[in-house]
Amino acid sequence: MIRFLTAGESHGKELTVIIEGFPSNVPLVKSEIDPELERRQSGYGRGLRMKIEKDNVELTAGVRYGKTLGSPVAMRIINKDFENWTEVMSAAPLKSKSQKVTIPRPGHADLTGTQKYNYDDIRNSIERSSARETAARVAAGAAAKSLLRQFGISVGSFVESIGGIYPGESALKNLLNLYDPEIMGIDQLSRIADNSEVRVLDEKQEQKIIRKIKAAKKNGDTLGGTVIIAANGVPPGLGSFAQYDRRIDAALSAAMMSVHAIKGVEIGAGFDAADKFGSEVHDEIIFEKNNFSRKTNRAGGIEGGITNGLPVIIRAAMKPIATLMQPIESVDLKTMSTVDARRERSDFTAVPACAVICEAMTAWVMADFMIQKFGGDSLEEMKDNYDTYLKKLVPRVKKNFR
Ligand code: EPS
Repeated sequence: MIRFLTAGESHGKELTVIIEGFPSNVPLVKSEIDPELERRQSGYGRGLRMKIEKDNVELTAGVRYGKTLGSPVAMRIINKDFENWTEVMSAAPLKSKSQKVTIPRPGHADLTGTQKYNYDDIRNSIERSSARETAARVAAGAAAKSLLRQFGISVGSFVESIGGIYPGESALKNLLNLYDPEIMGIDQLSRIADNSEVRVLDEKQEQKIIRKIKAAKKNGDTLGGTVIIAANGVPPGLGSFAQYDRRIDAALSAAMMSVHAIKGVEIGAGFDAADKFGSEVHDEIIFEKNNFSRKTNRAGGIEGGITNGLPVIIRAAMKPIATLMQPIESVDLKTMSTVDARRERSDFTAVPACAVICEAMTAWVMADFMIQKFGGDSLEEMKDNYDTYLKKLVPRVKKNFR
């Protein structure tokens, strides 16, 4: 129902994002988008680019007096670094072209992109495949979060591990095994994580991780990790088992997998559930305070491709950054001979940023499925549909089974 498109290269003039299909009257202000962009730039182990950029958004269309108009919303994020790349990234033809990049980095789109698009300079692949693009996605995600907030839905995240270093006590297990609104939900956990240099919840773990990042930097190596994203306040009924692509867990998994360097996605107990008995996995159904709930949340808030009203919980695995400062082998496309892979300025780890980016993508999918179910050209119309649905949800079940 809604789409966003991004455009722009890592060292080009700017990033552009266009959102299509948003209802009118959704609050959207720069002061709520920029803090998300700042969160994305944070994290110990980020590269020098983060000292150059102070990402902030300019709302250029589809918004008036702080509210969406129902027409396409456009935003732009300037690349300050472009002033150092005006020749290399010139849109206009130049008499003398810059030095071509001919040695692909393993683990990025350097060789696959060059083969696919028949480039004669790997720089053409590096620029758009760069994780710089995620700044635009976070801006779109901020718009989605604003829409979700109107319905009491929030999305948060924390880093579970970096470089194989996990916390003493698993916050994920708490989120999955005991669904109890009293235990710390993702909103509090996300706020705690925002105060950590690597967005983890455990101070001892944070220190161990920072030491490991320092060691990686010293060895010219990089690190990946795992992130936990959750959405709170999601109503039952989003998504459907009717078709493969209407299952909301399928859409969420695709959205996570679309984030740079993500190589694994789990919903709820995920792979851990594969090793357990059904009696250890399935969430027993309870009816309390005139509402359905579950005793646990190992399904991660989704059953049969449909949200069940519990927090939606996602875990994603990010591989280490592809640009290594220590040499690993590659091939020079000019000579086809074996050479050391190219090195260029890069992050040593970007797992904290990845958690924020996965939040944005989760918010986007949630907003899309909310609009699919409750529609409405305006926020008010959408809210009317939503309120009617919620009000009648339990009475309808009671009436049908009387
Ligand atoms: C990034 C900005 C760019 C990207 C980087 C993420 O940094 P730099 O200008 O130093 O290249 O290259 O992306 C990667 C590290 C990657 O492997 O794609 C940003 O703004 O997040």
